[in-house]
Amino acid sequence: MKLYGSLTSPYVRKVRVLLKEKGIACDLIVEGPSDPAGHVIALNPLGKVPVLVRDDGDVLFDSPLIAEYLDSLAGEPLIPRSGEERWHALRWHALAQGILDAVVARLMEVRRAPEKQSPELITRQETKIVAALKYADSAKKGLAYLVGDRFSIADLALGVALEYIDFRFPHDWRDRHARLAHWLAGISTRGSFAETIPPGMERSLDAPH
Ligand SMILES: N[C@@H](CCC(=O)N[C@@H](CS)C(=O)NCC(=O)O)C(=O)O
Repeated sequence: MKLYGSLTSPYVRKVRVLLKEKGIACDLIVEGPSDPAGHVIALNPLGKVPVLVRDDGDVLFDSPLIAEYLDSLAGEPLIPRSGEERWHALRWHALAQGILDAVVARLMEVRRAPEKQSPELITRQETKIVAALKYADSAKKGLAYLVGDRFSIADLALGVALEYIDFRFPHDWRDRHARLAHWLAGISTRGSFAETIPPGMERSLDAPH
């Protein structure tokens, strides 16, 4: 299998963490959506990464679908197959995906020339991120894991999303959400997280805030 994606994309990182957690072999082709090589747009009409090319040549895109597919291939499921745990885990994944979408939308806007930026759009995205952090902190029940008593897609996706906030929208969220910060400090010690840190991201896990 081949995974196309950039090293800084959090959606790609989710898939890379999942591959490592499940011990699935997959070649990573480092290519961004607008790379002149053009493989991404040729494979995915939406022109986004990640894109997965399966061994039979079939192509999958959008990180939640790729996660479902890879999880079905081998090993203990990271996405519970049935019951309440499945819906709870997928809700955490949806929350994490929404955080990523908001951080990316904000980032795109703040990267525009100052006179072209929309302060309303930036505020709207920041409001979503702040509300999602509050929700996550209050909805989190377990000590080590978000759903059940073992690592799941919920921990994987939220862990990647929180680290992406630190990477692209660093702010003092740990002051308000110490429990969540403590949980992230535990999750992010996993090898799958340590081995997929985006270039340029400094971890602030030991930061006093
Ligand atoms: N919903 C998609 C989002 C993927 C996405 O937006 N990836 C970004 C990179 S972080 C991208 O390829 N952007 C290029 C574009 O939107 O044209 C997923 O979960 O895979």
